[in-house]
Amino acid sequence: MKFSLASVLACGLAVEAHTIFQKLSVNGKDQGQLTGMRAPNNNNPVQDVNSQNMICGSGGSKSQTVISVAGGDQLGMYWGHVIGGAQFANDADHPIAKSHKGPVMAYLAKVDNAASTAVTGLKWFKVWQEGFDVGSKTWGVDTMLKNQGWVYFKLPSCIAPGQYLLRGETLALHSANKPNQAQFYQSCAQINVSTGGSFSPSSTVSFPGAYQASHPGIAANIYGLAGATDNGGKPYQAPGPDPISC
Ligand SMILES: [Cu+2]
Repeated sequence: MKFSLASVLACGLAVEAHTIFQKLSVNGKDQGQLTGMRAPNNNNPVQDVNSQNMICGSGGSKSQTVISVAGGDQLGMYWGHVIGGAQFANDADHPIAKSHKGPVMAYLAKVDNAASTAVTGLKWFKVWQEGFDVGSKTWGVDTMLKNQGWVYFKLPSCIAPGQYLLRGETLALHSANKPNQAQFYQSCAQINVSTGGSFSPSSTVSFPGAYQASHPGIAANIYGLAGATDNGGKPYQAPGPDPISC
């Protein structure tokens, strides 16, 4: 009973703080709430790296829309405290609690039909990440906070035309110095790359499978002197492969 009470308390506290990747923009054009998205219907984190929910979050929204993009486009991933954005006016935990430092990452997996494909068994490669900048002491999450939930990256121009799932992931490390307390927040966007290049990944990863709980970027202590979230002044190594370069 003690254990379950502790879990309930931990959950209750944490509810204030979580986030959901819930819409996409293409070259600055907002594609609309949950349009072309597979987003979880709650903002709870995944904490088991071996969970199927590591793929696109816990099963939530579905959409028939496949969002048209082109290699080289600027994509924006929007994160909000709850579906719709802020939970209430002046929500201090929107888009995410300021404590939730960590990297933001984007992966792609080639699929036949982005609207109908199963999410299991896909072959993922990373196209972008913002981890931790030692000089400015800023995390990917800090950029998200600064841009009121938006995180932007350039879709590599070499991406081959066709349909993909885009997996956006925020990894919150505020409690990751305790075992299995890293918090993963991910959803997938359904995209069709109309024009691009001929890139074919030489290596790919699986979800789950790509991450080990003991990875230094997951079992991480981000706190330096006096509790500063400066990773002790050291570089941070995000989990998963390096982003492709082309
Ligand atoms: Cu949280």
